Amino acid sequence: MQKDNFERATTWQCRDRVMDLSRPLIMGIVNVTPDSFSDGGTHNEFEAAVAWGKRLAEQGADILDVGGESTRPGAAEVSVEEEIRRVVPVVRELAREGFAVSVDTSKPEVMQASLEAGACILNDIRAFELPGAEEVAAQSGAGLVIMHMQGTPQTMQNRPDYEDLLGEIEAYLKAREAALLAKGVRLEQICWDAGFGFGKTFEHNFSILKHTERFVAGGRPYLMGLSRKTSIGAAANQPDPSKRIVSSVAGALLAAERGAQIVRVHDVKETREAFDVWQAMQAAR
Ligand code: 7PJ
Repeated sequence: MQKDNFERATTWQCRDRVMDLSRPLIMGIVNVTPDSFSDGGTHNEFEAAVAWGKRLAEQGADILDVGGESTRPGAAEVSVEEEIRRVVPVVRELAREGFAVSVDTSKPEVMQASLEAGACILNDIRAFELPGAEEVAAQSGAGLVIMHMQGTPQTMQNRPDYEDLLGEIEAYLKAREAALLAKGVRLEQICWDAGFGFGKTFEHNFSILKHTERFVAGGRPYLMGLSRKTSIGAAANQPDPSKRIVSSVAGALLAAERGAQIVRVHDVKETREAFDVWQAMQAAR
């Protein structure tokens, strides 16, 4: 299919699963957030998240990414107990159904509880930098997504600045990879993510999209998460995030076409349709 002068990752080890990267995988986003319509509507929130996850799987999601912490700038921090309460029952139920479940967290306690509940991927926007996270990652055998962010979710959007955007991101990912390997993680577990929207301007974000191949050339599976993000909305002149479906699908397709093996998206059905068209072209003589 593709012929490049570098070695693309073709598989990704996620505990007992070996993810086949010969076609791009869709990671569907399952947010577990408190039900604003009832006080203490814990059951509702669980049911809604599980139903959403099952629906995304039906629509063609290969991985379900369950998250209970908002990383929007200025969002309130969530305690360990609260994040476990939100996320772990949803992870357990979706894993029990046989889906490949990822947990979007930075907290080692949430990672550990999610692994016990059956998660096969740990997706950490802080690249296992919180104390204790590397150790949990090392004994997990799970797929590990390491993402680049400049600053913290609270500060990242005030004046992001780079001398060498691509070089700095790559150096950071290599350093985090080396730190994990030193703790006993196997290279086959690691997936890179340049962190679209995390401490980056509009120009930075589209530069990392344009240069996807450079990160793919690192030889690890490469994940792109741009779904409904601010820069996508800015490019498409669409201030309402719920109306950024076509623009997000366009971005996901551009990333996949440049070699990204995993895309993290809200709109699985639409992304799947776009990928199917691309795959039809790829398969043709
Ligand atoms: C990402 C993520 C991303 C990875 C979020 C949002 C913000 N994990 N978690 N990559 N974004 N790996 O979806 O707008 O880009 S939360």
